[in-house]
Amino acid sequence: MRIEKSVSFLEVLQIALLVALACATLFAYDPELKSDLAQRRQAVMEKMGNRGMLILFSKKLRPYSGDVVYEFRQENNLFYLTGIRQRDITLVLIPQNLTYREILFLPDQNPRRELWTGKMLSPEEAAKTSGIENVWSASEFERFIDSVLYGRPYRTNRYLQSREYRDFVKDLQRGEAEVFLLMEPRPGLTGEMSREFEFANRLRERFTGIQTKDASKIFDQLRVIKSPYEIKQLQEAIDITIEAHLRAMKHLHPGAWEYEIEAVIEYVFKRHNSFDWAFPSIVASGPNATVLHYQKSQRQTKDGELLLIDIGAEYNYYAADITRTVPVNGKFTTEQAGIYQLVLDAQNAAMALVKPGSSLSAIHQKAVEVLKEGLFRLGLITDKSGDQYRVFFPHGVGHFLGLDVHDVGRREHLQPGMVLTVEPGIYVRDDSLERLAGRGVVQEELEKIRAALNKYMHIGVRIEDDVLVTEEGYELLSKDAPREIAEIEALVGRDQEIGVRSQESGARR
Ligand SMILES: [Mn+2]
Repeated sequence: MRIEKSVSFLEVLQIALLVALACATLFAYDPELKSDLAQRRQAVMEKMGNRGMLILFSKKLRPYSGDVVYEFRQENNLFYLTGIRQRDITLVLIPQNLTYREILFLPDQNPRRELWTGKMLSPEEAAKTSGIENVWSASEFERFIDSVLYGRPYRTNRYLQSREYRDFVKDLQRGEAEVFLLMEPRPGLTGEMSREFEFANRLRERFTGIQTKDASKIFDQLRVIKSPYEIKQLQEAIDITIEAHLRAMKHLHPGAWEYEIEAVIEYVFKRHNSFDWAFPSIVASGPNATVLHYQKSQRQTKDGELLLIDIGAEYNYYAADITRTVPVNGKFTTEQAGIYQLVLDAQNAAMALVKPGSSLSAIHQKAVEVLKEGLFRLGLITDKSGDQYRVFFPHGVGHFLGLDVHDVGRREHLQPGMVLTVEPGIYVRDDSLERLAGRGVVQEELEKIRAALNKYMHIGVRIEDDVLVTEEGYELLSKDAPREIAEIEALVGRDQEIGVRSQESGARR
């Protein structure tokens, strides 16, 4: 192709900007992130006791169909320490070394591969993004491991070797060298072996003096507390998710298909460069709202039903997770409002307990207390002291939120910087009576419950918000998503009222 001489300076500038933008997505350089990354690596090394060796691998590509693979996503802990999204990288930390404390193994740039799948990072770019000075070719990794674990010099001479790797080699000779790998999830006897388990087995077969240790707990402890930078990413994911909720509510009308609402939601995600959801969107109408993780989205909504929408955008690898339950026609029935208000009261009471020193189980217990009282009042349970309520509220009240939607952390006492969801729910299902019987409720009591069950049948309500623990208590990060009955009723179907025609909503499947 001949290059026209008349290309203007402005056009060149435009092209340069476009190229820069395209590149920016691959190696976003952010000074705040870079300083976070350095601090995180330092904190990991301290948790290792400032000894041993940590090795983190990228995840393998997973086949989707034929020669199509699922989109690659960096392993979260590797991303947490490098900020790099490219595949086939390996991070090694050796805290006892003097200069080679942090080594990143990066695939060599390869024009043939880049022709098909796009630009690969240069060592300079990887160093700039991550702040790791030693960026070596991925092809060196096995030679490097061979050398170090045999106590031989690598990329260093004998004089330097006396200092570099010295303490690690001493530990090796004493049989005390620790190699940290991510040993979660554990495969059991029959599960698929992760790359880490295969690698640990190879180490044990071929070298002596090594103890393999699980690095997961180190990351769990660190990741559960979010830095100001991380909270900004979470807030961004949350704000995108709130906008998606608002648009979905406005678009909703009786007869809208679940997948149609899902499309409205994911359009908002992608429009804000939240290219992936944090988990598959749950858009569940009528009886589907009582299926906790309903994902098929194939049903047409009907007048008088509720629609449960549990969604989360992912932004810069951070997950949001917000649920709203709304009436399809814009008006809660008395029964729906009764259940909804109960769940909302439980959520408010539970949320009030979010503060330093509290715990997920204390918050859960508070929600249970309010829900039990309400279920009893509505006639859905006959005994407040037992666990009948679990037929209607079968899940936990929340979880931590971060790089994973169900993020690391479980039993710890809350501390400032933790982010968690608070999400009580009530689900009245066809099988509720059988499940009550399964919990030992006698026939006479079941008869008392039957009428209430019929009254509330197929109502499923969950309300879920994202909360940051602060010094004083909490900050509701998802406060801009309306929760009150009147606020929701004012929003639902507004697009229809002002004459915005929805996309074709006829059945296609
Ligand atoms: Mn959740």
